[in-house]
Amino acid sequence: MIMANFVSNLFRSNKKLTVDEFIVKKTIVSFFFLFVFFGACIWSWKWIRHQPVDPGIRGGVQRPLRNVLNTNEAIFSKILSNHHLAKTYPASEVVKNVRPNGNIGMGNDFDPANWKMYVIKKSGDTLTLTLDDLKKLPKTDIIFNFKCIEGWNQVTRWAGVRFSDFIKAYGLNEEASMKYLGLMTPDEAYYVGIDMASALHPQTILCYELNGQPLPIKEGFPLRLIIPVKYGIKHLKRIGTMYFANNRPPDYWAERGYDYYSGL
Ligand SMILES: Nc1nc2c(c(=O)[nH]1)N[C@H]1C(S)=C(S)[C@@H](COP(=O)(O)O)O[C@H]1N2
Ligand SMILES: [Mo]
Repeated sequence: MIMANFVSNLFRSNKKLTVDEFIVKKTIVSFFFLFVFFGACIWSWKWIRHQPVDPGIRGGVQRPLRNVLNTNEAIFSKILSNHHLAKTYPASEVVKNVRPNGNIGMGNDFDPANWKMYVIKKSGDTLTLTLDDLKKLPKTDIIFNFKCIEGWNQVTRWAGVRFSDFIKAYGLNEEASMKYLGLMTPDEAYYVGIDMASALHPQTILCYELNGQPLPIKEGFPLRLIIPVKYGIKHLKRIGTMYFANNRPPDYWAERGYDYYSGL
């Protein structure tokens, strides 16, 4: 009771406070806001946890979180253009030992000698391509800083066929007017979806060489995607099948809560 009177006195507007009283008042106010803040944090956390999971893709995160990622995507895709290139580096900066990372869909039950890439066309028929078919097309080289969302990066050198050159050469313009490109490993265990603007970006390549040599098996022999405008998760190794879609194709890491767009 005495305590309550003391406190309510502190908050009377006409009262002149001593320095000690002033400090006590400030402390009470600070703690009050601290508790309100914690309460709001706990409440929002519980609220988010009870929100339905993103319906746009299989699995993933709660809708409010996905909305934040989608807002990032809206901003990043505005910035993306064919004139906005990822930074390239001189050969002297290329790392000596390339670190392989991620081996989903890269099991041993795979026969590299009989590898083929299947390109499912809009009309339903499927193109079947060999590595030699791709090597006949113009070759594009790039040295860029490869970035993984785990926090590491390395300057590396890759070569292959620019995706947009491949589309032109095989007359797939109508397919490429769809919104997304889907890619899968031959066993379909790793899969990604790429917005078509990023796929057609001039630095995106269907890659078959690392440092002037055929891709090592751990780096995705015989063919992988190199897409410098995106984080490492989108650079699918060991391409098996490619297809085109207007809805977001399933994406391994987006299903586990990561950003679908993953732009840089
Ligand atoms: N098939 C397949 N491709 C994959 C992955 C994977 O697990 N399986 N991991 C991705 C991730 S997270 C990264 S960072 C890069 C790593 O490429 P690197 O092994 O050439 O360094 O490959 C990507 N492509
Ligand atoms: Mo990664």
